This record gives sequence, C-alpha cells and structure tokens, in this order.
Amino acid sequence: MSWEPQVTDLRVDNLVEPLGLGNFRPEFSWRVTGSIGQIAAEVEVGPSAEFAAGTRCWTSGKVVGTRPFGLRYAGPPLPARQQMYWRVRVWRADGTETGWSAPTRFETGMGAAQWCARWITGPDVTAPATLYLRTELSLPGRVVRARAYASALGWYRLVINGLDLTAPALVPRWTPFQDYVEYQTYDATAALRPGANVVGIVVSEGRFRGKLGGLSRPARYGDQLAAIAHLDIELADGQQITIGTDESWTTARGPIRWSDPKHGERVDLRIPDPLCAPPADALPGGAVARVLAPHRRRLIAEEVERVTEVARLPATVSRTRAGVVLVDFGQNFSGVVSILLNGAAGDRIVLSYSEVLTPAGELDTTYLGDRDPARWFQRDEIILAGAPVRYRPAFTIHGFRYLAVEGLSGELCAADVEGIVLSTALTETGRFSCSNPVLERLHANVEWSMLSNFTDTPSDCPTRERSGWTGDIQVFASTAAILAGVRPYLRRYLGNLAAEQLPDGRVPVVIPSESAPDRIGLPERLFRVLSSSTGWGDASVILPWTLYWYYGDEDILGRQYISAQAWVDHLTRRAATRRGLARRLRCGVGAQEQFILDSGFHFGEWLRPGEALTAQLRDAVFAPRPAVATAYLAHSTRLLSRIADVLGEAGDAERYTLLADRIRDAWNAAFVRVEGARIGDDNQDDYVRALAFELLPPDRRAAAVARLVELIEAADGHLGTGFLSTAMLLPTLSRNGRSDIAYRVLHQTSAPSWRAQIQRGATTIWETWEGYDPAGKARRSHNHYALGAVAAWLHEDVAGLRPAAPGYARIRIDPTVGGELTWASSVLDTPYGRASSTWRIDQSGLDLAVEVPPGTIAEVVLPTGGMAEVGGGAHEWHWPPTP
Ligand code: RAM
Repeated sequence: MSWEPQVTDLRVDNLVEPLGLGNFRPEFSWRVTGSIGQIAAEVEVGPSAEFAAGTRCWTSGKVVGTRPFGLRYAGPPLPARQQMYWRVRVWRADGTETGWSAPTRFETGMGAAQWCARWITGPDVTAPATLYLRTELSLPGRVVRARAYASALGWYRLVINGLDLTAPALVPRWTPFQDYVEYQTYDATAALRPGANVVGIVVSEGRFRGKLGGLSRPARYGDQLAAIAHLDIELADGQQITIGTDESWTTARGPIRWSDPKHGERVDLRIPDPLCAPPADALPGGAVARVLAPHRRRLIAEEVERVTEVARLPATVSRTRAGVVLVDFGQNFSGVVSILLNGAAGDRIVLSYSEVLTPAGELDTTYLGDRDPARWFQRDEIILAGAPVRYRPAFTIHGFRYLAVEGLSGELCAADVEGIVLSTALTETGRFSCSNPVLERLHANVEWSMLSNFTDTPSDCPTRERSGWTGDIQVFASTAAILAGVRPYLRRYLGNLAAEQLPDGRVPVVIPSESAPDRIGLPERLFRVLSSSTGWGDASVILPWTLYWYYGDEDILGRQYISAQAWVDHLTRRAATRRGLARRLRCGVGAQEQFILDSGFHFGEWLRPGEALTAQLRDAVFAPRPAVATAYLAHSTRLLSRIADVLGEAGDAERYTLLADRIRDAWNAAFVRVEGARIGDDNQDDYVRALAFELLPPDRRAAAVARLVELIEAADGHLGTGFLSTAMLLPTLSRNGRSDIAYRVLHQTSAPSWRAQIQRGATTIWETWEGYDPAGKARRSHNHYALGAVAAWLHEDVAGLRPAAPGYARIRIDPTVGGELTWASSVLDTPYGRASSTWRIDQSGLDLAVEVPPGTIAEVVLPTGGMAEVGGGAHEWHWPPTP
C-alpha cells in the first residue's frame, strides 16, 4: 500500500523552502488532504530534521483553529543565517490525527549588522558601461556548505567559477532604491571547489540606473552602479571562511558593453568574459574596485519568488517585403530570445522586438508614440567574435511577439531561435474552461497579460513605460488572486506603496515612484500632481482588502492600516477644505458639500471607448469628475471601516462607518437625479459604480439597473465603460438579475469588446478596445492586463465560484447558466485546498459538480432555485432529478 502524505504543500511566508528569510516571525501554511477539515494543528521548529528530544526550539502547542495558514513562529528569537526545519500535524474534525508531516526547511537571512562586505564600484563610475567585478579565492579543502548573500545598484548576476547563480532572475527587483535594496541568498556549495576559485559579479543598469517610465529618464536613483556580496564558506575540516566585496576586488571590461531593461543590450563578443578568465591582471581595462561613498540605503531580504523562465515558444521565420528576416513567436509575451548567430568577427547583428507589424507587414517600431523608428527602444546589438554563438540577452526584457533580425550573413532557420518567456515564478491557482474556445482564448489572453506584467513589479505594460501603475493593479488584483498565488507579490507592492506615500497621504500613481527625492526634476514634479487621483490611489485600501478577502491575510490589514487611513484622511480633508472649479460653477448641496470630492487631479473613468485621450486629460485636469471621485471616496471609506473592524479598532470602525454613510448620502444628493433616475453624467460606468459600491438606497437600485441595461442596449449591446468600471460591469449585471445582458456584452463580437480583440488576432489584452486605427496601424500598448479583469467574472459568475468569507473559509457557488455556453468550469487552489465548480447542460438536463476543500462550507445556489449547504468533498446534482 502506498503511503500518501496527509499534510502537504508546506510553505513559510507562502514560499517553498525559502532561503534567506528576512522575516524572523514567519507564517506557516500547509494543505490537509482528503475531505475532512482541520480543527487544530501543531507546528514544531528545530535546527535538525530529526526533532530529537531537546533539539526542538519551539512548538506552537495544539492550536485550535480550522485555518491551514496564519500560524506564526512565536518562539525564542531565531538566529540570523540559520537553517531550520519545521513540521506540522493536524487534528481533523472526525477525531483523526494526521501524524507529523515530512519536515521541510527554511533559512533565515542576514542580520543587518552582519555584512562583512562593502558596496564596491568601478573606477569610471558614471560611464554608461556594464560593471564587471571579480576576486580570486583559494580554498584549502572541500566545501561542505556555502552561502552567498548579494545585491547591487543595478541588475546583477553572481558568477562563481563560470557558473551563473542568478540567471535568469532580474534582481534586485525595483524598490525605492534611495531607502532600501533587496538582497538574494544563494546556495553556493556546488559552485566552489578546493584550490583556485573566481568569484564575480556583473552589474548592468537595471531599474536603478536604467531608463524609466514613459519618458525613459535614466539614473533616477543614482549614477554609480555598485555591488555587494558576502560569502560564508564551511570546509569539510570545519574551517569557516568569510569573504566580502571590498577594495581588493578588481574590475575589467567585459562583453556586455551596456544593457538597459527597456532599451536592450549592446554586446561585443570579441571581448572575453572576465568572470570566466583566470588571471585578473591580464584582463582588458582591468583596475581596482573602489568602495562606494557612504549612503543610507538598507539591505532587506527579498520576499518574492524570482523572475524565471516559465515557458519556451517555437518560432516561424519569414522574410518581409523589405527583405528583413522576421521571426513570429505566435504569442505576445515578455521575455527574451535564444538565437543562434553565425558570422564573421566584427559583424554587427541587430535584433528589434515589437508586439505588432505595420499594415505592410514590417516590424512596427513607431506605434507606441515616437514617430522616429531610430528611437525604438527594444533592441539588442551584438558584435560577433567569429565563432557561431547562441545568444540570449542577460539584463534586458522585451514585450513582443515579433523579432526582426538584421546583419546575418546566412539564413536563419526556425530551429535556431526560441522565445524565452520570463515571469515571476508564481504558482498557478485558477483554471477556467468552457464549451466556447473563444472564451478560453480570452482567459488565456488575460493569463498572458498577467505573466507579461508580473515580472519585476506589477506593471501596466511590458513595453512603453513599464511602470507600476496603481490604478491598473487596483482593478486587476482580485483577478490576479484567482489566477495565481500572488499574496507575497502584492504584499511587496504594498510595502513599496506605503514607503513612498507622500507625507500628506497622497499616493504616487506609479509604485515605485521612479525617482529618488533628491533627483526629482520638472517632469517628476509635474507627474507628482497626479498623486491625488481616485481610482489609482485607492489601491492603498482596495489591495489590502483584496488580499484579506482572497487569502484570509489579516496581517496585511494591520501592516497597511496607517497607509490606507492616510489616503482616506487626505481625500476627506481635501473634500472638506477645497472647493473645485466644478462646484463653484454648479449649484451646491448645502452642508453636504464638505463630503464632495471635486478638487485635485483625477483620471476619472479613463479610456471609455471612443473618448479621445486629449479630451480625457483635459477633463482630468479641469473637470475632475466629482461623481467618480466621491464614489471612490465613499467606497474606500467603507472598506476602511471594515478593515478597522477586523483589526478590532472599534472607535475607528465606527468613525469611518459614519463618514462613509455621510459621503454616500452627499453623493446621492449631488449626483443622483431622482426624476428619471439619472446618475452623474449618465454613462454606463455611473450606474456600475453606484451599484457595485452599494451607494444607492435599496429602492433605487432597480431603476439604476434598468438604466444601465437601457444604455447598453442603446449602444447595441456594447460596453461603454473605461479603465475603472469594466471589471465591475459584468458582475454588476449578473448579480442584479441581468446575466442575459452580461452574456450579451461578453459575446459581443464587434468593438468595443473582448471578442473583437480576439478576432483581430489578440493573444494578450490590449490597452484600448480597438488596438489599431482605421488604417490598420497599431495604437497604444497591446499588453495591458487592466481590461482583462473580466476573467474574474468567468470564474466567479460564469462557473460561479467565489469566496463568501475571507480566504474561502466559506464559498459561494452560484453558476450563471446561459449565454452561448453548454458547460463551464473553474478549478481553484484556495488556501484550504482545491475547489471547483462545473456545470453542463444537454438534452438530459443540467449537471452541477462541485469540489469543496476540507474545512470549508459551500453555499450552493442551485440553478433551478433553492440553496444547498455542503462541506468538504465532491458533490453533484442533476436536474431533473433522476428518480
Ligand atoms: C497610461 C498607463 C496606465 C494607466 C494610466 C492612467 O499611461 O498605461 O495603464 O493607469 O495611463
């Protein structure tokens, strides 16, 4: 009989066997197999896997609770740089006990004062060149254990004896570099050997000195690339050796001349790689490293899975009419290529990447704004050394489907080139399938846009500005939480958000904010004006709530509480003290005016179909859409009151509840015209917001739903929502009794619609509904996940599987049978385990099959009416019931 583990998927801070943990009070989580849930659990931590008596350093004792997560280490302070083991056992509701799980490891990271290393840089510090640093190290014996702790100002790779320990990760990830930089921990045991060793670090621009944002402004955090590394080595005879970066290291020139995340790589393969060559003194451009002048940035441990290779894509190769070699990977994505290059020494190869082609079939290098193809950024240039080489860029990442290759002397075959998809190594948690392949393609497009933008930090697009726009992640966060295990990834984003929030509570519209305070120039100053925008800054409240709702993460509510309060308090103050232009011109609403938010910059609904960008920007500045802004203020205040409640802050909870009520009432007084039941500017999104944020009194909801439907019908079944409300449109319709209209919008095949994008060949979600102008020329980004938030509706309403309590402790299964579908299915890995909902309709009737994770309860809304409540396990229904 095979032995099946009863407790699986052990994680520490949601990571599998993390190395170099910065949090010394980590959280443990696991999954219980079978259908019977947990009623209590015990976690044990010790320095060895045996847990022999006396060696255990902590036990939680038997902790009563049904959640297989959220149990935190509370023993004696953990030492830094210490490998620990832990295991868990669970008591189930049926009185059985699982016994101890197999032990698993975690290791703490560096203590702040323990770095025996200094930040070092090269002699010509500000030159736009890659920095190669190296040292030689002689080891008198066999290495039994080695750890390397490293980071850089710029993206770096740690290379020991020619073995690259970092690739393909792009680290350190982007943080507010003026304050802190993440470091990585590596197991370097296998890379080191007795005798001579070469330890090297190569540093490129990265997000530290690379070109950032829409304006591609370089050096926003500093102009000196630098690195730091500390190695702890233990030899077989027990000897401990520590080395660190210092002025004994040397620098040299290397083949990567310059490499920018966005603008590509310049490589001269004729220059030998100094990290692979033995004698340092013979290296071209060799010099002594310099210690960086003192600075105040802290080193913190990384907390998130690194960027890695998640897939490889085959290519087709052709020649364009202009004679250019064109490679098509058949899928828009984020990453690099691996390509076989052949030619004479000194030959120059140029690789240009784009998401789209011109109407004439050439690579389009102007569609993202710049009319001058010479200024195209996604480009790698390689000078060959004479021998055939497989080239793959190291320190750049492109958003593309097509690659143009120039300068090859021979032919390129499809087998010579591959697309390498790079994304954060997140665990996929949500799968959707249904009878309509176009909707499956839509779901896949959303997944591709998420993969493409969940690299360094969640970005709007992987091409143009690649910025961490708050509004984009605000609308997409719940979709992301359904599709993948994004809890650490979004927690990290929120940590950066709080760190960069302005003293008055405003939130920069991009996080990280793309500039150190001492490097803020006029463009950054102008950009900062945007920090008051509702719908964007509300990420500070909506994201923590989303993580709580989908993962049961109470800790994040506590951690972000001050930040969330600062945002709401800022808007409340602004409403009370500043009167916007619009209000001065219109008739007021008396004493309630103090709750109307109509000053400051607000993007508003943003990018409604058919609205010109210039007009939207003008409105955002001069007519800041108080109906939208005040609705967000009411919504965030309401969420904040719930957050306060969860945190046990009773006084705050009451205060914010009262405030939310007042803002809601003022919003009703100012923007709802009772006669005719018109709201705001009478756009579709006005009704969606009103209903989704529950701003209307119950007796006005039906009229709002009716008007929303009327507007959609007047638009011949098309959506008219923009950036903010599209995600809420279909759930609002289906949860208010109009799933017929929701399906009509979903199945719509002419623009604006998701299916129109697919019919035009979209393999990702586009920034605009049309994607191309009438002449067929591409417009704006073709890889923006924001409008892809519709995938949440596929899971939560079409298949009908959604949380009814934080972390899916209670699940609501409420399928929406309809549309053109004959079956649909969502399979989710929730914090409690696998949940699924599958319905199928045919001549014999309707089937519903659900899977409920152990320890949870599902309330099932039966498609024929009525409710059933079921516990863990598989359940099925058939209508008409079989006798
Ligand atoms: C664009 C970005 C982003 C959006 C802002 C307002 O520049 O692409 O998606 O949040 O505008």
